[in-house]
Amino acid sequence: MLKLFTHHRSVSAHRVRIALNYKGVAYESIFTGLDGAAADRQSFLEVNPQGLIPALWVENDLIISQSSAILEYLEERYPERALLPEDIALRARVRSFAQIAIADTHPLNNLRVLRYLRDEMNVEYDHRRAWFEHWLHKAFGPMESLLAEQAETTHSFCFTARPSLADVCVVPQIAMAERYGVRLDDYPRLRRVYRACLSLAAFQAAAPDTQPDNRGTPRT
Ligand SMILES: N[C@@H](CCC(=O)N[C@@H](CS)C(=O)NCC(=O)O)C(=O)O
Repeated sequence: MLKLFTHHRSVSAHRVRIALNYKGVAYESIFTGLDGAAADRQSFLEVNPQGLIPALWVENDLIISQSSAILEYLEERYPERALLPEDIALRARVRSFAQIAIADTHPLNNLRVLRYLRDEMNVEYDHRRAWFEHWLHKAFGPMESLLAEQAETTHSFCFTARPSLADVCVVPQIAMAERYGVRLDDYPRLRRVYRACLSLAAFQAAAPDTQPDNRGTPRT
């Protein structure tokens, strides 16, 4: 069985949990600390020398790190319940949208960045918080515009009648924003997508709040 090195608060692991659940792929969760001082950190470095969560153990000579590599692997290995649409133009749209979260937003608001601001740059909480919110709004604004550009549709997800990679990537970002009380009033389409996704069991079972390792969120 696949083994996912995960943490309830990891935005990147959240993406992978959604994809695994949506595709109906069984996996075992290996709960791993995000904190550099956590007891399991040293052994995790043998799994992923970068020390970042998630990592997916497939077999002894295949451990995949980087959530986008894991998502691609899952899409190729389990093509049923596809997360990329058939239409090549739509596929490109979905990928572009997903990259706003994966490539441009999450790396700026990652724990190690926020900790570096706190511990090495002596940035106070209010300014760290302003940083965090700034980059989230820099993502949500354009994402909302990309959704608004679509012709009027009746479906509830980002670009398609069923969830796609776009939904898989935006939901963890919104969940993180909600956890930190970031206002989402200006993003009605994103909120609609979020509600639609959370009505599905695959998304519910992947949510940070439903993970067994969730024992409250310390402030970073
Ligand atoms: N680009 C990587 C990012 C992975 C990543 O940064 N994971 C975070 C949790 S979401 C982490 O392990 N953070 C630990 C740290 O920042 O020290 C991916 O998509 O998998």
